[in-house]
Amino acid sequence: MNLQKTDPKIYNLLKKEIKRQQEGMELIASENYVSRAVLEALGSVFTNKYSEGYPGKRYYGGQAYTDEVESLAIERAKKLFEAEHVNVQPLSGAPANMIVYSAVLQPGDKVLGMDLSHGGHLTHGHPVTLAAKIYNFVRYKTASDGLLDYQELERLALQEKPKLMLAGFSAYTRQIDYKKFCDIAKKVGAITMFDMAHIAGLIAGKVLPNPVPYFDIVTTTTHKTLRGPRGGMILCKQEFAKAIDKACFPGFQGGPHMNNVAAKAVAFKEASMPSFRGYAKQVVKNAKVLEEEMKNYGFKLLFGGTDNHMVLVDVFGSKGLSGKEVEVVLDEIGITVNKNMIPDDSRSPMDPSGVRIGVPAVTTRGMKEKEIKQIAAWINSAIENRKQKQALNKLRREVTQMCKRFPIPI
Ligand code: DSN
Repeated sequence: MNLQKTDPKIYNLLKKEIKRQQEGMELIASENYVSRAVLEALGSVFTNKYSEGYPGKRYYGGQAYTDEVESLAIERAKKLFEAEHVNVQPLSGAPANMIVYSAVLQPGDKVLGMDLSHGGHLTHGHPVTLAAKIYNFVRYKTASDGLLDYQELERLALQEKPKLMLAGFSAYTRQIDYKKFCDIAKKVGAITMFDMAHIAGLIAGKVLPNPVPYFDIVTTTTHKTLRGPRGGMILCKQEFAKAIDKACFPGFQGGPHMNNVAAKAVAFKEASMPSFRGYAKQVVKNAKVLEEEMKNYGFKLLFGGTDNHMVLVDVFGSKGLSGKEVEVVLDEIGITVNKNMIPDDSRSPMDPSGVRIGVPAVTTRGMKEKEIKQIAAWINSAIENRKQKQALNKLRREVTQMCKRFPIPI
């Protein structure tokens, strides 16, 4: 009510965004809906407090409750992921990765990271990033069968002798062999890092194996499948704890956002509950149904299919439409996806060959196999009828109707 009086413009935009989220089908693989409890903690007075430092070792007074909040977040995350040490202060995934690089590398040091078009992430050494200007990134790729090319990875590791070997991805849909990866790193004496941002919720929900026991350092965002507030986190072996904490504060960031840390603590509690395991299980089931349905409609899927929460579809190779064209036509019927590069894409990042489609958000709304089949049918139908305005309008009404039957948590 205060917002409505003080700033009606922002209030109205907020109302419109609630309606957009409520009536739209969100299939962006990295998005999700947080619970009301997470929203409450995020919108709390903890945002008023400066807390530079760590629990028990702060630079400012008045930390009785912030210390408790941060300690709770740390303890819950340690238990959830069986970690020796956790830092919950990174503001998001990109800063978390940068903090790790600065903790364990010197400028010019070599890192092996996964190629972006093969499913890696921008912050894993893409030339446009600051990290790539400071450190020397060499990129590895997937093999033609869609799996990670471990032989090539080993050859590259022996040739390049990297200081750090980084696994993890934002569009790769298969499970990697943690042990195999870390064994290769051990052969060349490299530190191992895994960015589990996309699959953290599936790991917490015990439907995918936990990388934390294998890797020296693991980073993640706390939103995406983990269903927490937007934020980051670093989990590591005890021997890296001091360097990571120092690199985070004072090395890279200032005061932590304590409202965000409080919301992370709430999300970790939620993710440790049996109901969250049910959620994670359903996400993987839904993604598998999406894979099968899309294949039945004649779409080519990259990496041979999916083991996680998303599929990467070569829409240009399957239907002759670019990822951008598909993104636009699906937008018209109220389905949100994102255009995405496919391995060694001959097209540009702004108009690539693929789209990435993920099910974490619709699964939070309670959609199951039946609804996913319907969603796949709508996607196919929108593409086939893309030039018929009336048909698209009809599809849009159907999408909205179904969304209204599955309210978002608010
Ligand atoms: N933007 C997130 C994603 O969509 O994967 C992470 O960069």
